[in-house]
Amino acid sequence: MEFQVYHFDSLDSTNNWLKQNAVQGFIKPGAVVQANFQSDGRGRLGRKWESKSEDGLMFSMLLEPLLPESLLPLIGLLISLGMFDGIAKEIGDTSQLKLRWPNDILYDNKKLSGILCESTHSDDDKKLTIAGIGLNVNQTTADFEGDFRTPATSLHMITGKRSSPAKLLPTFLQSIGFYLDRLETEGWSWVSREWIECSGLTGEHVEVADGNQRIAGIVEEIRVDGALVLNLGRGVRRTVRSGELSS
Ligand code: BT5
Repeated sequence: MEFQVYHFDSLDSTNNWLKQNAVQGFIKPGAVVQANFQSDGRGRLGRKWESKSEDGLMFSMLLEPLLPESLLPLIGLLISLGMFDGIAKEIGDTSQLKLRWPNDILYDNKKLSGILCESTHSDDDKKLTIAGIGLNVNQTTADFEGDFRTPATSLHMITGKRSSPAKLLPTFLQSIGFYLDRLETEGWSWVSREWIECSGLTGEHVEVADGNQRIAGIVEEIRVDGALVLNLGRGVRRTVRSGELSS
């Protein structure tokens, strides 16, 4: 897969920039935008992604509509697989690295990376898929003393090294590109299978909070469409499509 990369010192949000330019037809699938700082970095459900200038790798990718809209969650799983491989190359040791459903990457149970996938339509009604990725690079413990939902970590806190986020981008584009190419050649049935292997979730007792509802159970599988299947006991199974997972 070929990427066309745009770099900015500061944007409100790389997802916003990509969306605005894609909707108006100024950029094509394969466009990637990276910013050293976001004044309004977004997480899921209206939450914020916080990172000081040059502390994190923050980028968004405009993707071909590779899957039907109902399978958008799979794009998040696929991007997580690419990020997992790229991070593994940076830190060398994957024993503490885990994927957390739906789209987080944790090291030693602390959040290292988060992914936000969105879809929209261009002015001439083409479907657009946008994947936004935040990876903590140079932060120290003090940077994560605020109000974070999950304890957080950075590559620097793991390896002791500092890096230029922009210089890390090619490694991650290569590893994500590898999985996007596989999607085109092999279809998508392997994505959830490989994702669950890297998550170590099968058989784990977890709780998923979705709005006011909390569901606790044992993880049986991730369905091919990215939904989580929980065994609640006494033969009851529940399929969960969105929410926050804790274990
Ligand atoms: C995510 O949301 O984890 C998706 C984050 C996606 C960010 C990228 S950066 C490039 C692109 N442009 C954007 O505007 N966004 C994307 P969620 O699962 O909702 O997690 C958000 C929560 O994580 C927040 O409510 C905080 O508690 C916490 N958080 C915020 N910044 C963090 C950080 N740097 N590291 C770890 N946790 C953080």
